[in-house]
Amino acid sequence: MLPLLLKNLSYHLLLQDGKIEAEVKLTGILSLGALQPGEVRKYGTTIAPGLYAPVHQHFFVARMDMAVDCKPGGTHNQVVEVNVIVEEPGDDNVHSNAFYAEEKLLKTELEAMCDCNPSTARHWIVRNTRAVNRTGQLTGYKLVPGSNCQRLARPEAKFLRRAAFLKHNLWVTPYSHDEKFPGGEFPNQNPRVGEGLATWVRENRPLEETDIVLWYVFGVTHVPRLEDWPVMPVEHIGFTLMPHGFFNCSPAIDVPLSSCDSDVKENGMITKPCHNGLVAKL
Ligand SMILES: [Cu+2]
Repeated sequence: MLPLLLKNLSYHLLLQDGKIEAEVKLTGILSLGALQPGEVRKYGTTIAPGLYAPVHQHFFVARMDMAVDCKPGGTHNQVVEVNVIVEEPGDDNVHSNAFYAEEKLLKTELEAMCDCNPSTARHWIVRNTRAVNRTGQLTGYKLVPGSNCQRLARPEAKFLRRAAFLKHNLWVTPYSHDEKFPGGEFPNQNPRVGEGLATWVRENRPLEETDIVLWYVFGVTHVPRLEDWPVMPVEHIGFTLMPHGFFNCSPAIDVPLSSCDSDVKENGMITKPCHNGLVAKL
């Protein structure tokens, strides 16, 4: 990571289909270096005559104290990792195009140090172990990564001593009142190594039926463009929490009409005029 003057804005949206979208907007003024006439830098982009902006990364950590379908005082959650796997050749895959979603229960903190993997559509589901939907499956909410990256540094890089949480995209811990900051209480100039998440998970506490805390680490690798100078246009990154078997059907089917819509009877059916002129029959 390199210092960058940034003005960050983050927010989340609760949508009518039960999704929660979290978003961070990045903008600001690039941190620049000077160039000699004719000089170019391997580690940055020449952004204007005599100026270059280093390639760098920005990281954020979302701490989410989950309580999926929990009654007050209830703490019966678990986390599974889901990967979509290409089937082996054979009778179950005669056309070589079969694939399926494979789940793995994350039983302990050390098992739950995970990284994003778009090639398997990897995501994670937090489930209530004592609540089921109408098919008898456990109710849950899934964490769907947005665009993301991993730290571009060798394991021995000095900054990882104080930012060890960058070693993975997802960490899972059981709730503890004192565990709020992934880099520890005092990361700046702290001589101690691995404060925060990297130390806590060494206890390898069980996660099978407890109050789950997700720590989602997400970031962007910023290769500066000429268009980022003199003021960088907003870049968006984030993630989504999405109901997964939490509801028995789409929670968006009974959304009331907006006040500007009017019901129209047509052949005995209620039709809903849409803004684009099409008519949806409900
Ligand atoms: Cu940047």
